Amino acid sequence: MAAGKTDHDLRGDYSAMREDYTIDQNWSAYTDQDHDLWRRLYARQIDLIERYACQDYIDAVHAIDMGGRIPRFDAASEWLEAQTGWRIVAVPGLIPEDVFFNHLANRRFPVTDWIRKPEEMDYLVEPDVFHDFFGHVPMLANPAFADFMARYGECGRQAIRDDTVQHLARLYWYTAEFGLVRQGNTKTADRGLKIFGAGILSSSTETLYAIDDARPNRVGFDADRIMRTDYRLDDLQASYFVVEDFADLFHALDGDIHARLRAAKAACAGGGDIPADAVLDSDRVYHHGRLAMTAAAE
Ligand code: HBI
Ligand code: FE
Repeated sequence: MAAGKTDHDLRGDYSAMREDYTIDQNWSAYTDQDHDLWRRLYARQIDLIERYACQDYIDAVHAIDMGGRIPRFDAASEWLEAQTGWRIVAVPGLIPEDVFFNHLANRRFPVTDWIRKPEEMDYLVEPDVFHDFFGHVPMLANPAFADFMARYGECGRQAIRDDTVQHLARLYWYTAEFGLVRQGNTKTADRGLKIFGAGILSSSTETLYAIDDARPNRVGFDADRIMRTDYRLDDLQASYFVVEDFADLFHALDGDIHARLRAAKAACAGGGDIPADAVLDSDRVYHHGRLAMTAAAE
């Protein structure tokens, strides 16, 4: 989103930040209530994670040891840097897209410093420290995923010039935020689908829904298709996309990415976007969701 336009609506404290929107985490300012809320959010997710998350995520979440209190970004950064060269920087919340892209391109992941209110256990609009840290940071320890995220940041700068950010951002949405990977036993009811997207992993409702619920579609990852596909901002997703391997992600941003983004923009001009709940003939279907079935019957 264009944070610059809506700074007055954003919740964080943007008054003391540096030019690149980073701040100091000021860990000692968190209250006991803040840490307690983190512990409750963590406890609720961690049991689900063992069943529903991909192995790479599970290994990293345990390696970081973040269950007891809100993590110190500096300590986690040192560990992460040794794995993949990524570091964590604290930010007051959403930041302008050009600044966001620039951090990613330099292997710095911006993590919001504040935590939600107790009455927001289940839902909040803007990302907080639980979403950003618990959801995003562990996957950055995976080398292939880490390379994809840095490449996404690099691509962003050209996409701004081409006015194709909307289409590039859909790729991030359906992978870094809501991606699935085929990794488990493929003969089980869930077809071996596991979660790696942070938007799912930081939400207990969506963790269950993304894998077990009959309503959403689950189809094979196809970057050019995703660039043309709408998404739901404030609701459970209608479709999830499944990668076979995290290397698929990096390859999706290879060579001619900017020509493909411009083609997606042209295809979507005048409302030609693929609806969020659509299943196409060309899709590799793991599960044809009830949402799409109802829509087709109408
Ligand atoms: N800022 N802190 C933060 N986190 C995000 O995920 C984020 C952002 N600014 C812009 C943005 N995402 C998206 O607009 C880009 O991915 C396109
Ligand atoms: Fe996120």
